[in-house]
Amino acid sequence: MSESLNFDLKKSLFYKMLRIRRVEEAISLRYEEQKMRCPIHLSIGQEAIAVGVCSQLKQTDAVFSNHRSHAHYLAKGGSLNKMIAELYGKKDGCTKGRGGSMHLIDLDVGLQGSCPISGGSIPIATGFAFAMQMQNRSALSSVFFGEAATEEGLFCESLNFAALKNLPILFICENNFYAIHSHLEERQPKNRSRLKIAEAHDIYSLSGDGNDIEEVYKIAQNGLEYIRMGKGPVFIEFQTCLLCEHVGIRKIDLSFRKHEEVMNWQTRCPLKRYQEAVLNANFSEEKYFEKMEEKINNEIEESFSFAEKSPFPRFDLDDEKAFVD
Ligand SMILES: Cc1ncc(C[n+]2csc(CCOP(=O)(O)OP(=O)(O)O)c2C)c(N)n1
Ligand SMILES: [Mg+2]
Repeated sequence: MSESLNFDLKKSLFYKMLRIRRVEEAISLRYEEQKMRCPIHLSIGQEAIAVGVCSQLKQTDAVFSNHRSHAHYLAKGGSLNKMIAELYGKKDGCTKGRGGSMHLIDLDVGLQGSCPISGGSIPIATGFAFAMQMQNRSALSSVFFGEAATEEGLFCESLNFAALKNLPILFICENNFYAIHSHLEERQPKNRSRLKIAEAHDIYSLSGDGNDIEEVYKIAQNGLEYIRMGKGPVFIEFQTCLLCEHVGIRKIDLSFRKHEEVMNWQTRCPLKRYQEAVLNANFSEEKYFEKMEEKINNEIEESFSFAEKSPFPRFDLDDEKAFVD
């Protein structure tokens, strides 16, 4: 756990977080052009969790996501072109333009699906793990969900089944303390621990700072090793903060949060912290960050023009299958 990450890995983790951040900033800048006609839930502030976990998954390992799915898709190796085309509702989108932001699917990279019904992905991911086990396959299943999803009955049902069958599944709870505008304290008993709920199901459970990429990486590594050794399911809770509004493109909404709370989390932004604490100390080349930014910016520009050029899927009312391509 205490082993230090090598420098190439540090750079790669930082690059992946920065790419997700810049992509989501670009989405929010262009959203008002009204070409992305689906609701958008950004993950700004929560990038370290997706990157720290997904960087250690194999292509064949499955990821199941929720309404806040962009970071999970990109961190799992998803195509930026296909994601932006999906937000535009275009045929070349990863879900062929029929899903939008909350329904990203790309089997090529193991994103088995994202489901905006709160907690809805959890039993699906559990079923996937069961299938992998029954077919004697080595792939594991992983599922990202917010802390509010743990208030759904299917969370406990899935933990129970996963533990009963010793399934190869990683449950990742991204605790950002809010469900839309309701703070955790207004929704769950004061001393409730989601970790203890998982432990009560005899599930190996871990928790950590979701804004510290290295901590996320090491905790996920620990959990994944446990699953890959065939020891059964793992539950991880990472604490984090969403640095933008719940849905939509605006910055964090201060009308329902305390100013100090937001200021505190802003200083703990996963990118800012990592750049300052680790990377600056090691970089001799001043232009390094500029080059990263330039590369990401070019990729973003390309993906938006790809989406613009892609056709809309055709819909034929006389065809019983309705969608013809
Ligand atoms: C079953 C269900 N009830 C209500 C909603 C409306 N809803 C959408 S997102 C959300 C809050 C989710 O909070 P959390 O799971 O903590 O994820 P976060 O948005 O904080 O990432 C709710 C209640 C829903 N999508 N599904
Ligand atoms: Mg939440």
